[in-house]
Amino acid sequence: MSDQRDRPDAGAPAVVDVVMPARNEATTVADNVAAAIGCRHVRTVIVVDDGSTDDTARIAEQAGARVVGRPGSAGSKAHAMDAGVQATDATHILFVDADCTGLTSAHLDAICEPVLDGRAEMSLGAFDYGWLNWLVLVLPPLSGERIIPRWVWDRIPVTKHAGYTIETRINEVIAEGRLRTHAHTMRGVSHRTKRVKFGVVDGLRRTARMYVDLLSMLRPVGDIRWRTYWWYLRGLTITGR
Ligand SMILES: Nc1nc2c(ncn2[C@@H]2O[C@H](COP(=O)(O)OP(=O)(O)OP(=O)(O)O)[C@@H](O)[C@H]2O)c(=O)[nH]1
Ligand SMILES: [Mg+2]
Repeated sequence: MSDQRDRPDAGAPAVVDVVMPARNEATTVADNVAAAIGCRHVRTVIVVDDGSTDDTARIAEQAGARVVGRPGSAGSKAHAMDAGVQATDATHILFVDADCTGLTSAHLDAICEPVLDGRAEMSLGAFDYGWLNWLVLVLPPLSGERIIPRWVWDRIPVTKHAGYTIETRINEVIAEGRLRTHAHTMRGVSHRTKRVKFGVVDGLRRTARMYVDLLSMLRPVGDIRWRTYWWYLRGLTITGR
């Protein structure tokens, strides 16, 4: 484990802002903004809208978020997250997807606390998959509900900001830095899947493409070493399956 005193933000008071990437999430964005605003550790909720063709931006603003637009963008979750981080001077970023269902402020409080208490550098909540939760919590996490210090984000080279692979890039910084992760299940929380948003055929096609992109990150096709998963597990604490 790296020494606490080596951290770029050592000693600075924590300021947490939420960054919520959203593309055509008019159905769920208001509930998720409300949950984020109610989180006791959060200062501001920033929704990054990426050329939505629905009312996402207006609804998010009405719900109390600051909306950052990326007009003309073809859409990229990673670039949207980066735009959100660049729009704030917070010391810590709590990422929250806009398509969660059942998410409450208490879930987000529980994600923040291990990091703000100094027990981990990254803390995340996993969706509730029932009897599969034990497995989900030990797999490399893809969860969009996670808090990190902004210096962890800054360690991801901009050239590696790419769509849905961004959570794996965060994992890589954590694992390669021998940093600590706290993970737990967010009871009762799920999300609108691509199958719900785009229909079965297009949704499955998009999901398959996402997993191909993720698997292509690993050696020998990609640049991520398999052993980073070992280092991730070494730093992992799980509470509450
Ligand atoms: N701003 C922005 N947000 C995006 C983009 N793509 C995805 N998002 C948001 O990122 C969050 C997660 O995206 P999803 O497409 O649901 O991905 P997922 O939940 O990981 O995958 P599924 O299991 O297939 O639903 C949602 O809040 C999306 O609106 C994008 O291009 N731009
Ligand atoms: Mg989803």
